[in-house]
Amino acid sequence: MFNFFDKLKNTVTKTAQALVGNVVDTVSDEEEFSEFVLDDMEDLLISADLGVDYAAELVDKLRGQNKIKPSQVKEFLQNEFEKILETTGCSELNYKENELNIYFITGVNGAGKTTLIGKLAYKFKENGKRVLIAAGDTFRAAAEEQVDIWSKRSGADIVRRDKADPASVVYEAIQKGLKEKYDVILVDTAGRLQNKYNLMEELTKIKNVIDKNAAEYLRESILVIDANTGQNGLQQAKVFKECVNLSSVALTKLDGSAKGAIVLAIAKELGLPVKLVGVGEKMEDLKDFNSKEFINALFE
Ligand SMILES: Nc1nc2c(ncn2[C@@H]2O[C@H](COP(=O)(O)OP(=O)(O)OP(=O)(O)O)[C@@H](O)[C@H]2O)c(=O)[nH]1
Ligand SMILES: [Mg+2]
Repeated sequence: MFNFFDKLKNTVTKTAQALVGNVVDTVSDEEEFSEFVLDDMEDLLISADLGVDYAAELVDKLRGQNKIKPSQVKEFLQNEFEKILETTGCSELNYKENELNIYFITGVNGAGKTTLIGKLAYKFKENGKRVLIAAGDTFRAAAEEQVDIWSKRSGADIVRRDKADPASVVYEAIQKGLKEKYDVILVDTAGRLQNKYNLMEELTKIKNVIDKNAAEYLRESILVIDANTGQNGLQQAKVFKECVNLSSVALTKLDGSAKGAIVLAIAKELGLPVKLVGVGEKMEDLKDFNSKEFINALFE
């Protein structure tokens, strides 16, 4: 029998070891939280990609107090991480029945945007929804072909205009989506242009088209982050957040990554929920993020 919890547990084993196991191994047998122990703990949290500030903040809470003993460090971490994930609220993807739902997908090149679109298209199709993909990455050679393959594989329709202006492709998809009563539009975007400024300008242009023509149907602005990029992913998120007003994050390639702590750093530093998790390259390898299950898998 397929067991979601076991699968998630396998997916986060490396993260659990880096973030929890190593700290517990190093700290829990100590008599007290000496400066020496706290320094070690801080280094371990930073190397697990929790972020320098957040690691320091956690260690500060243990300094100069004697309520929490080193033997309780695991409970302490669990409690802190639960609190952080609670602050970002519900982690289910927003969706409204009997309405158009637009998902605007952004992220740096290679993060997994197009694959996520394929997986989402499949998921919505499996639930009987009418799905349209807007092939908005007209910059990279072969990008449109790649998303076309995903549309065929998942059974979704596509608006594709080779080498056209991405904003015009998205405009056309919105018109078609409204007229033909689609349930879902998935907007693919480019990850790399000549420079970062051009990319942000292009994304802003697409966002403006959505805002002008279908603002009430923009259900999520999703930033795709490759889990392996760790703290770098956080920096990317800051830039994209300024430009396109993100609502959530999809964390890809969590399979085999030891840097899943980025989920916590994203919640802590950006207040953004991770809503989707990519756990492989296949169409079915997409999970809804569930903070309780994530915490359980880390601390079990
Ligand atoms: N292991 C693993 N690989 C993934 C996952 N998601 C995507 N990939 C792989 O990552 C690579 C890049 O994925 P794409 O979907 O093309 O990334 P992109 O963001 O669209 O890239 P650009 O269009 O170049 O900006 C591909 O080889 C995917 O198969 C995942 O969850 N797990
Ligand atoms: Mg792509």
